[in-house]
Amino acid sequence: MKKILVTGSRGQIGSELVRKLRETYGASNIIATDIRKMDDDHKEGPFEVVDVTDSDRLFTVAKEHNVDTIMHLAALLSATAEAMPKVAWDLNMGGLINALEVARELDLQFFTPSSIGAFGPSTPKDNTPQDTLQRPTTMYGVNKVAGELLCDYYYSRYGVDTRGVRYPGLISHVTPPGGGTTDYAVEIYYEAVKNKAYTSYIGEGTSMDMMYMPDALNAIIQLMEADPGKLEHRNAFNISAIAAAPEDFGKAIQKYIPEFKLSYEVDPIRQTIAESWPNSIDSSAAAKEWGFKVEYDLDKMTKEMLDRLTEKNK
Ligand code: AKB
Repeated sequence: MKKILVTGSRGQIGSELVRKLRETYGASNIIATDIRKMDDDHKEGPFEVVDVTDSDRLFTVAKEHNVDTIMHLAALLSATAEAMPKVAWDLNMGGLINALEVARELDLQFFTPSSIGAFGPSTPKDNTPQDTLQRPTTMYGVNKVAGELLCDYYYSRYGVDTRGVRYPGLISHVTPPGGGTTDYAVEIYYEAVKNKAYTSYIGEGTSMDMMYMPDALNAIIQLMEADPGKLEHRNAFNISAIAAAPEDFGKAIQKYIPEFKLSYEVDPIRQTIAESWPNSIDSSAAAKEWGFKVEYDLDKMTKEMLDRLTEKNK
């Protein structure tokens, strides 16, 4: 990985990933792209407007910048995909196959994230294994399973060096997520700092996997730098740091803001999605094959989130 093109660079993962990659590999070697115009976050290095459903534009930008890697992040998240299934199919699958084609034609290394959304109600719920039943009931899940298989196919059929992880809900104080089912776990921190109260749209007792953004970004770099000979799974590695329900976040926040109040107003659509996903997943294949490990547990993440958001609010 010497010159990397990132799609969806203004999204929740992309905005922080570009910064981290620029620190690691040099600002001029990271080509940030997004369907939206450049913002202040991307000024330190090259930026191009790219709609990933436009395969010619994606190919031209990758070729012009002579990249050796694509990190393909542009996608709609679960709740938005459920509200607009056909749009989600066109963007999530159309964008992915275009990016894979560019990787095939230009012989690039390739990363794209899958998600815990690739699991469904018939998947074992606790400590969900790496290889298991995947019959998701959401459009997002259908896209993610198809995407995992497509990446495997491009590797076995064309030898494209595809790699990926199944992300849990990602928590960060930098760029807020949009349209996900796990977004409550970010909102709760913003509201705790601002109003000392939060009304959760996910019900009490609904556990899902979560991870703090610095761990999520380290995982991408570690996987992409890993010895390919050691990768048995290659795409769609289960990775997780924290398995928690809203009340677990509530208690973690109350340690630092004792007056914090958590209440519930459940959104039936996002609740149904959440209930179809695992309570917790098993990351042991990622640990064994490329040394995946995390630095942040719920308490350490909570302290840092609250400190950073308090500073931002001053
Ligand atoms: C979502 O909630 O849609 C995402 C995800 C877990 O993939 N955060």
